[in-house]
Amino acid sequence: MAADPTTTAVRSSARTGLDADALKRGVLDNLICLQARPPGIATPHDWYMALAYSVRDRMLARWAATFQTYAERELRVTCYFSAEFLIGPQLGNNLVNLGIEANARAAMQALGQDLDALLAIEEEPGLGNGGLGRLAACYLDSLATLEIPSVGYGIRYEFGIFDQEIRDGWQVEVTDKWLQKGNPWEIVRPNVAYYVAFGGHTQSETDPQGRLRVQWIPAHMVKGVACDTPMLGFRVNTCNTLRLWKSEAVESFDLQDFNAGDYYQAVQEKVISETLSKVLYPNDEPEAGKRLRLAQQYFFVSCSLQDMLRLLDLKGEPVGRFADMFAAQLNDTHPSIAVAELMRLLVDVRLLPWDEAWSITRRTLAYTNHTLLPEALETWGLPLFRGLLPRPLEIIYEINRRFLDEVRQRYPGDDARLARMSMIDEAGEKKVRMAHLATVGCCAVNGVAALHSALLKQTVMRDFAQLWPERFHNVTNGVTPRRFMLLSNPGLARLLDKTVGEGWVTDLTRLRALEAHADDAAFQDEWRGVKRANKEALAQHIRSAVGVVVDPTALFDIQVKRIHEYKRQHLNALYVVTLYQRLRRDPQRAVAPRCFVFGGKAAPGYAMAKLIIRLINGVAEVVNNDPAMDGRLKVVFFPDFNVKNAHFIYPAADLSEQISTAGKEASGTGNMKFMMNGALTIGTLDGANVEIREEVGDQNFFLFGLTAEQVEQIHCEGYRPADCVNANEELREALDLIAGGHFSRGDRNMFRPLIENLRQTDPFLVLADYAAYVACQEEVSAAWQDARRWTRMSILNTARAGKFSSDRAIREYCEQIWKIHPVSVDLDQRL
Ligand code: 26Q
Repeated sequence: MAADPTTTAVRSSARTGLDADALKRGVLDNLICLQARPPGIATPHDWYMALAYSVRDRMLARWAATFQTYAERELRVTCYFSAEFLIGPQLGNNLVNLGIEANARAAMQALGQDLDALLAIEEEPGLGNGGLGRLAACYLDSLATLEIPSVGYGIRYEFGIFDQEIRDGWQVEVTDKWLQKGNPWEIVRPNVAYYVAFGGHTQSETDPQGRLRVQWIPAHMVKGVACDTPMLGFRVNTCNTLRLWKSEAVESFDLQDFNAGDYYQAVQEKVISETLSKVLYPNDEPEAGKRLRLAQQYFFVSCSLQDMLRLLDLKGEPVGRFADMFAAQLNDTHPSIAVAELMRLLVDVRLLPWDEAWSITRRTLAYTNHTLLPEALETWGLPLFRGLLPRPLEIIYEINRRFLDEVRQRYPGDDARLARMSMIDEAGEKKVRMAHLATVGCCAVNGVAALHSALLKQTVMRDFAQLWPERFHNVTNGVTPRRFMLLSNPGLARLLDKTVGEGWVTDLTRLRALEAHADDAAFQDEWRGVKRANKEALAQHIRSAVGVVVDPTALFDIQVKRIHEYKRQHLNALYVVTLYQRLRRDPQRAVAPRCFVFGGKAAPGYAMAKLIIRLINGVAEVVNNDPAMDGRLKVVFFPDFNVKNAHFIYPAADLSEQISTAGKEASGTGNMKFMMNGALTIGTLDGANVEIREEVGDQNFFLFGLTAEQVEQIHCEGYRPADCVNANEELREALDLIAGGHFSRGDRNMFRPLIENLRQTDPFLVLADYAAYVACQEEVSAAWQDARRWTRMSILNTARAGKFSSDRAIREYCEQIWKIHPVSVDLDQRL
């Protein structure tokens, strides 16, 4: 057969060759043709860009083949709607997924460049706050790896989560400028753009068929432009798309339709339009910039749904097939306006009857809940909502009216229930309850860990679970072993390959085979060697980031996550103060040397969280400068915890701190990343800790603290934190030491709000769990003294982490919720 020029192009073009030589040629080519720099004067950043473009070139044939396959075949696509995607650095991950890391290293070496140095240059897109955004990114990795047709839809923020600097012990927020030097992974598609309406009013009219039609006359329109990033699976041809929307002003001639040619008004509108996708909102921000946040949510949801409808048209499918073609997962309530917007597009734009539109909407959408904290459940004041989205609000009212009729029929005369379940909270200032809208408008609602899903049904969703028990599911979160093991812990990956074979990367349950080696002394030595090297690497990073020298033989006790009172970083800090006191009092006391590492950002408006950071830094300053603590105790606050530095933090941990108040942490995912990398957990029975302990066995998990039930009970009985202080001399001393200015250079005011909060209300039961936590930490120290026992437990943690792969989680979503199947992509097809 004669060679087909199009398929040959895919296999052997200068832009697709995977060997070191082809890569080298590609890099030189891109350096000159895209980066416009000859090698002689190229900076390391130029080399990074040239390499990134060369890797992207090698992904594009797969991307095109994936598009082609999805366009031609009869299939259902999962659309993951999320206001956040914390995808982390892309270069290393794409090299790993293509399987060309070694070749790239050789190619760059031949060009006089060090691959690791180039990897370190990459700015990560910080388009998320924490767990929820990172979960979305892990899921995109698993979706592509499992060859599931899918698209991630979100917002292309110009400024992501702020960079954190520590000055004088305080957090200082610095603007994230991730796009300043260009983003080689993004492909902007000006021709894929949609208009989104805001404000104005509605008008009703009767059409020639006698049906009531509503027209929305908006005050202004914003244009959303698609910015695509390829999401390649691990060693497969499937390359899915992360499609993020950037807002732009509608061109002036379009604007004239709405503004009758008012030039100054038009300029003003342009400013507003371009502000829409400017900045990511930090969570835990009370009331800040609410209006813009709602506008962002509607903006990305509307663009995404319009995009899905356009794809349907392109495939020549009737609109009635929408739900067969798409499953849309709502990552928390942030995209829940999708319920109203899909109804609007189907009823107002596509002119479908209400009931048919409702059936499509309900069959398409599913909702994941990520929190039980009542204050974190999203609501929007009615005047704000009506001002911004008058037509979607009318639709919500109509959905609510029909829904409440159903409730009334089921529970006649139960007005209290109606008020509890309504989408509109009528007590006080009226509000729209987004979780209710999502629950009514979706075919499935799921929690993110077994305990969380159970509590969801018992507490915030109780009435809904009674009405529709079949709608509620659990899908315990998972994380990708490609990024959090293979890429970030290559030493461990090599040892695992050698011991259990390479298949663990896509079938994490194969790590069970490690159990057979858990007591093998030679294997244990190798295991410890890997951990030791990772700790040395972290020690280097600590030294250059904060100037503190830490001993890599000490127990590395790590808590990294967003700073929040419910996560109880201050409980950990109280234990450090207790240890410090004990060592001061008894300098001869034998202790296992420990290095406490903290990391995480506080929301800029969350004063208590910022004070906790200040406390940790205050304690660090005193402890690290006290010669009596030398060789025994070190405390480090590692600044700017993000995906990039997570890569070297998780693999270096001996102990993982998962100490939230039981019932408050929906799942946690850091807990899983630590476990996979062989850290032991000290934790409460909260979120996925419960399942981690189930998997690893109670012998291999340091459990302490009140259960979720006990927490509830204590709150009901009336909690008196003073009783805990009175019953525990060490606790009283630790609090007094902090209050007395010992960690604030004599300033007795600095920590007053924190100490008073603990002594008076202690909403997260820090003091109630203190004694149990300290006792449990003593068990940790005892276990650490026995290196063989510790290593065995460490091996068993990795061996039993299989359940926490995001591949397992995605398979569960596919089976339980999306009813979706893999489709393999053939690279040799004609393009
Ligand atoms: C809401 C309104 C206005 C501005 C910001 C927000 C906002 C943004 C982000 C609210 C919440 C978030 C993020 C929440 C989050 O990360 N939750 C975590 O999700 C993880 C993945 O399921 C869980 O493992 C964690 O337990 C949960 O806390």
